[in-house]
Amino acid sequence: MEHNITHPALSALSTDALNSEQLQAFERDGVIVLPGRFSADEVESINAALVELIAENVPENIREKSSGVVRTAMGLHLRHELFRRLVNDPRLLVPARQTLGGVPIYAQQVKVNAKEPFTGEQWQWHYDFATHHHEDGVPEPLALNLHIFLDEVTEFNGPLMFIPGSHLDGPAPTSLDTTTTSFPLWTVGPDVVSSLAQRNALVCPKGPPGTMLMFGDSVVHASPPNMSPWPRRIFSLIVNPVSNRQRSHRRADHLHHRDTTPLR
Ligand SMILES: O=C(O)CCC(=O)C(=O)O
Repeated sequence: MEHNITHPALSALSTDALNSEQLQAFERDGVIVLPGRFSADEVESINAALVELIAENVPENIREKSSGVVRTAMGLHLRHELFRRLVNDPRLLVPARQTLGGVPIYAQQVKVNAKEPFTGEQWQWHYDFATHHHEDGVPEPLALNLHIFLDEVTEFNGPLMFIPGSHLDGPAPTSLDTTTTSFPLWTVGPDVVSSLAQRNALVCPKGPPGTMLMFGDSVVHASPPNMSPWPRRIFSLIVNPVSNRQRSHRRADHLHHRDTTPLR
């Protein structure tokens, strides 16, 4: 099969880097939307590859508790050539390395989060570092979550909600939730969410397929159910500095990859 992820690495530094305004906004908000980074053709290739991967009955495909459909397909760069190339794509890596001061980074988690029409389940209010720290012994909240929208994300099909600036006071208190999300997640309780949301209005990034989103490891966010008739799939690559790698290896490899070879 021919894959379309062919962005020329040579032009990456000029075209893919964030400008100073974007860098400032990312520092302030902890989340930034980068429209039009991937083309419709590229997204189509990703979605085509996904069909066979989601159909597999493997532990890397995590299913919803109520419907049994795949909510998250993980370890994708080890399962398909297209995703192996995608995790090395400069449009993802250049802005990530730029905000981390150019340090070597590895692919900590590589997945697609799917929310099927009508059934797509919620993920509670959380920030990623709480799970990275408690489950994997990651020392510092330095990882970045890089999303590519694989469907149009609208207000209807379960877009993520963020509290911009919620990272600025440091990681908020959390507790382990094993019931309301399709896998165990360290979540932020209603009191903390209410107080953070009083200071900063919520944002809900939307956009056509190919839109990219980058957010930091301690930014509080949530994912409501998809009650619409339309799917909402998002590719997510979590990158982490090699120096900040996990100290504990008790979770399965697809939840936090043990291979910390720096991405190109
Ligand atoms: O895609 C989703 O529904 C949830 C994504 C999320 O919360 C995350 O990537 O941390």
